[in-house]
Amino acid sequence: MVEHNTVRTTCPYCGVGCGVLATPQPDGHVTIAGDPDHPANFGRLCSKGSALGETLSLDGRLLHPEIADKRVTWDQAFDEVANRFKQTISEHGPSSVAIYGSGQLLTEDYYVANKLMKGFVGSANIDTNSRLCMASSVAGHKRAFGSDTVPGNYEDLEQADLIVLVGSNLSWCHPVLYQRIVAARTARPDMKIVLIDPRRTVSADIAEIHLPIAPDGDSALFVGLLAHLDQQGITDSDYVSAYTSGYEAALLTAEDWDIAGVAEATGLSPLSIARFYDLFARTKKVVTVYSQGVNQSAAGSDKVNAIINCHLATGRIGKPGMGPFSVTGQPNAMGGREVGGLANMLAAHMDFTPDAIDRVARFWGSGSVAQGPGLKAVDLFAAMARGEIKAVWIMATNPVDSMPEADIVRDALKACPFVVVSDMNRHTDTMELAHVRLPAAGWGEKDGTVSNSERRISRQRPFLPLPGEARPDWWIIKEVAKRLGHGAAFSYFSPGQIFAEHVALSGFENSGNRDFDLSGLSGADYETMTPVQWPVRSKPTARMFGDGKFFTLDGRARFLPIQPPPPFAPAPGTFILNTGRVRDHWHTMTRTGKAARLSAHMAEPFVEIHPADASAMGISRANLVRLSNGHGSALVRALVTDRQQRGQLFVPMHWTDQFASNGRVDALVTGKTDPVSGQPALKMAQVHAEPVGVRLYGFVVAAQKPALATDYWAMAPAHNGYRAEIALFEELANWSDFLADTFGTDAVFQSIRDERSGRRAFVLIENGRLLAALYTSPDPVLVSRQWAVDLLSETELTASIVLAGRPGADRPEGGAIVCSCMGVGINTITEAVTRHGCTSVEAVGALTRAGTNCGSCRAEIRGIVDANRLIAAE
Ligand SMILES: Nc1nc2c(c(=O)[nH]1)N[C@H]1C(S)=C(S)[C@@H](COP(=O)(O)OP(=O)(O)OC[C@H]3O[C@@H](n4cnc5c(=O)[nH]c(N)nc54)[C@H](O)[C@@H]3O)O[C@H]1N2
Ligand SMILES: Nc1nc2c(c(=O)[nH]1)N[C@H]1C(S)=C(S)[C@@H](COP(=O)(O)OP(=O)(O)OC[C@H]3O[C@@H](n4cnc5c(=O)[nH]c(N)nc54)[C@H](O)[C@@H]3O)O[C@H]1N2
Ligand code: SF4
Ligand SMILES: [Mo]
Repeated sequence: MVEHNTVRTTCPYCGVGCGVLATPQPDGHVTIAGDPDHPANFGRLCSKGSALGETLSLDGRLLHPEIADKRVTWDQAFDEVANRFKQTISEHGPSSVAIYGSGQLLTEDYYVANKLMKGFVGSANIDTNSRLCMASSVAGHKRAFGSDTVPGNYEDLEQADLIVLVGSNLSWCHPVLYQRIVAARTARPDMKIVLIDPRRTVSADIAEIHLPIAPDGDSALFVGLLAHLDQQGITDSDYVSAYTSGYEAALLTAEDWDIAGVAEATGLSPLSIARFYDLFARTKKVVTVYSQGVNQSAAGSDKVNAIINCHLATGRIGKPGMGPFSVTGQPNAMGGREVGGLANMLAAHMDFTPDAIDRVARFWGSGSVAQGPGLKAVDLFAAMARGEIKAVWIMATNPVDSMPEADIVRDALKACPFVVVSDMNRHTDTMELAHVRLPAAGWGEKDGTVSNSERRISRQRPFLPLPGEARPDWWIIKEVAKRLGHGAAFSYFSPGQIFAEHVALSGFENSGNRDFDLSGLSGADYETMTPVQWPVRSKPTARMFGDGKFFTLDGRARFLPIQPPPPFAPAPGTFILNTGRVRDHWHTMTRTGKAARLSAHMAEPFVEIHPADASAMGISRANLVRLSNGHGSALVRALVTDRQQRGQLFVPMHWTDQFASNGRVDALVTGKTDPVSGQPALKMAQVHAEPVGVRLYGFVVAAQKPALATDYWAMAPAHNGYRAEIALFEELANWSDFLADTFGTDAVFQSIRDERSGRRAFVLIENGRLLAALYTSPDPVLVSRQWAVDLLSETELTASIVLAGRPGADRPEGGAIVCSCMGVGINTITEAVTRHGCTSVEAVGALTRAGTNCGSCRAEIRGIVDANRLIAAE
């Protein structure tokens, strides 16, 4: 329901860019609902979006500027930043300083940061975490289309007869888009879905065909597809000759790739390849959705072009229900590309050509515009490690956790003479290394725009006051710009004014020869602006390239001849390490790590490992595993699953030193990059894996945050407290000291010990409420996590209930949370299937309410239904 104080804004998480209705309540909390009028989601939200209200507390926020760990005024902070940057530039030149930004900045913030660096500092050393995310798609688009343009839109996914998901776990990473596909397929059951991913992710749930491709086998698969389409006479020769160039050369390279060759390069069976090729060939309306399994690769740009080639050859682009579709990750990954946030772009989709440099210089009124590209993220931190970057300003990103070779990045930042970090949070692994900390305003406090995967610009609007001295990023940047002597060019007083300048630049001397053009928006009311798809000349554009006109010099789309890389063979005894995301966490968990219900789905860092590999190494379920290579190491829980292929491991990217003892997976990831895009191969590291000799495993629940210093620990918030997994490699000499240090109390715990099993429990209860409990065991602890966590909310507890370590017969045990919205666990769902005969997700929902809110867990519920029906059938 829309109340008078409801604010229409946009979700700060993924690139789907869902509209959100936020309504602050008198008691201070904020009600969150999907905006029924927003064309990205029509009212839907996923589990992360639904839980936004739980992430808004000021816990852990940075609320005033700091220099050298001491609180200072904004003036002192600005003077320090400006003076140190000025001094560094005058001593070592403009390329000795850098900005490292983020697809989580709003377009207005990003525009101002880019203008300061490229326009007035005169160095293009501004790059962003989008280098780790979208750079290969950008490069692929530019090579094929002459511009970084996503041709299609979300409706194409609903209209397609075949959707090919390549390296995309859409169900978890773009959940509302996935739900739109599920709804479309329910209405049109003939619609087909193919998933191409080395892992059988939950996105396989709706797929007719899952191709468990060998890592980086994608180029071979799509090059082979091009050859197949040509052989079958499926290509659209009229389209190819009228609107494209380079087909013959691309085909010449492709012709060597028959199904047998593709099978060898991809590890797929010839039969499954043939089925996929046949489906693609005979279905006109095909959308190929791709994401990080494509982009984050040393061959990422080539994968993108191998995919685009197949769409160009069949003329399946820019028409309803057809096209290659690179889905963006961050809420403003697209907006960052629009303003030129990448070091190799200038501004408003212009490159560093002499004409464009001259045009932008005249527009900005600057004589010192950078004359060529700057350092890309991996090179930038490498230059820092060599001492060449001497001052850096990091905004809205956490490179100590998210960059490859993260320990080297951390050392480079430690050695860098001057590090400024603007962030909302005081405690992040990157913040720890800052000389100057600048408190940024966050979602709900900021005002500006973001662009989603379908080129749709939406407003983010504030509904909360600025806390403490936190300020929006654009304001912080322009204050520094003023002190650097550029006041006239940075005299901004509102984001609307910055947006208007961005609009003007996009249309400046643009007679339709640059894709990015917002000139139709000039004069539009920023405050009331509704979501709109660019380009907007006379009107918004839902789809690009339908007319066969591209932004290359000759106006034709280009085929690229793609030479697939040889299959990757890891060194003997090592695994290929794949990395990515889980459903309910966002990146380095600075937001989702605050929500108990989001932390209940996956509560600690883990490694997915195939059962055969696990048993070969003597790793059982829930053992701890050490991963290591020349770059670093990590300690994670084993999740034994046949969703994973043999010889490969998967570790999520989310855990940091703030949440676990040693869970930073990027410490292990290689800094190898794609030669064209500079995007690192984040999905393909090589690691050794070994089980860790654990003396004691433990599980903790506590009302106050425990101080954990055990060999292994991973902490998460829980309703009314905290939960943690721990492990000790040595027997403890003194339990009471340990309890006192961990829980910060001298109170005496009640305890029991079972001599035979070696299990112990320690409990501290005050006035019927649980303050702390610790369960330990020589084996992974069997205590029901959800039951123990729920004890934190009880008011009439006795020690014996807690010490028992399991629920009484009167209390059903829900098990690990599957549906985070309704708090329904796996046992409850399993019971709905096995005892109550539910045979569908809907029936489970009707009985337990699981899956009835945001729907993000429906694929997992279906998995449980299917698995139990199989068991029943056996
Ligand atoms: N829940 C959640 N959602 C998110 C985010 C989040 O942190 N959490 N982050 C957002 C951001 S910024 C991004 S960029 C997107 C990312 O969205 P996705 O790209 O969907 O997510 P990932 O899990 O990084 O990787 C996708 C899949 O690529 C597969 N893969 C690995 N190597 C290969 C390969 O060689 N070939 C193929 N075909 N597949 C491969 C992996 O097994 C993985 O399942 O998600 C966005 N949405
Ligand atoms: N191994 C591996 N590594 C990866 C990936 C992978 O798949 N595997 N994926 C890569 C990808 S695609 C991405 S996008 C990156 C993401 O990685 P990061 O960008 O490092 O991750 P976040 O946790 O989103 O960091 C955002 C930070 O900005 C802060 N913040 C939020 N809003 C604002 C704001 O408005 N202003 C300011 N100043 N600060 C704000 C948050 O508190 C947080 O500290 O990780 C990359 N790294
Ligand atoms: S799908 Fe979820 S995370 Fe992505 S924008 Fe929508 S609500 Fe936010
Ligand atoms: Mo991303």
